[in-house]
Amino acid sequence: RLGWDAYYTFDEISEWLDEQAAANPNVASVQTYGQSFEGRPMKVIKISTGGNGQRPIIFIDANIHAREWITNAVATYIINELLNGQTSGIRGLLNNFDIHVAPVINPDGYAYTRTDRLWRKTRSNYAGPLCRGADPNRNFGFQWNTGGSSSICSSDTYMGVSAFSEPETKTTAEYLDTIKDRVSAYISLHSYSQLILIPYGNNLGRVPDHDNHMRVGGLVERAIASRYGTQFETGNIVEMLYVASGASVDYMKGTHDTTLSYTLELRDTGRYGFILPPAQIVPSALELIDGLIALANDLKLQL
Ligand code: 0X9
Ligand code: ZN
Repeated sequence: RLGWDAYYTFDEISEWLDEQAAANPNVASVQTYGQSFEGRPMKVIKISTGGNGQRPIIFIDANIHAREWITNAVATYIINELLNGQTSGIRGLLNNFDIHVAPVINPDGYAYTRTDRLWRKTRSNYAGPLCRGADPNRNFGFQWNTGGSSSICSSDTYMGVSAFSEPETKTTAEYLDTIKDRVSAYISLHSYSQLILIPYGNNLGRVPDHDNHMRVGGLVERAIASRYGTQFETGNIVEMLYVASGASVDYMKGTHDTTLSYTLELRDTGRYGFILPPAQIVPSALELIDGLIALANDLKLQL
């Protein structure tokens, strides 16, 4: 049982996911779609209240980066709310969409942050004995190695020996490929900075539907702020932060033309940074759920 007053281990989250599916067999199912480098299960929970498996999907990935603990905590809180929440906003969301959540995309890295709290990458050894891991958000196979990633294996933004070299990115993309035509929004949870980032991260720059992403981003910003006043800001990743190629969001937009594709950098703006106190888990999740509902309410009119 998770309480969201603390951060949980990979094994606790993994077990909890199975329990949720077992307790809600008509609505939720868990698929283990792959294994991490060290053999941990890569799991996605699929939540669907009807529609014969034909509803458009909102896909949420979290914890691509090992140290961004708030992202798996928020992801599991959202799952819990989708399964047990009774608000009209949640009901509206589930009447129109299936939600797939992969709460820990980087299981080995997350487990390793118990001993090395600020570890970011995977834990593979493909680059030789001196280096462990690649940055999974530089390893996806769309415009891989086209800027903002490093070929030096000790770098925190190491791109990996090849596109999809990491089993975590490869199997996640393979899973996404099986549902690609139904994914209408892809959201990658990161921390920190309170930003809503729009692809692309390399020299392709703005997506053709940048304006639509800006407009919906504004709706999400407003919905998030409506709860506690937390300010997020929307913009293209390169314009807001830096060049970065090989991200999951770029893969979905570029390869599968997903209608909406965002990276969300959650709380805070630097006071605690990656070490966000557990007391901020629930408020971070609640404001994000408001944002998701706003996104879904607009998206359903676009489809
Ligand atoms: O650098 C990243 O991967 C993300 N920021 S973080 O501080 N969490 O590491 C931003 C990813 C956005 N990237 C693209 N759209 N390419
Ligand atoms: Zn990140």
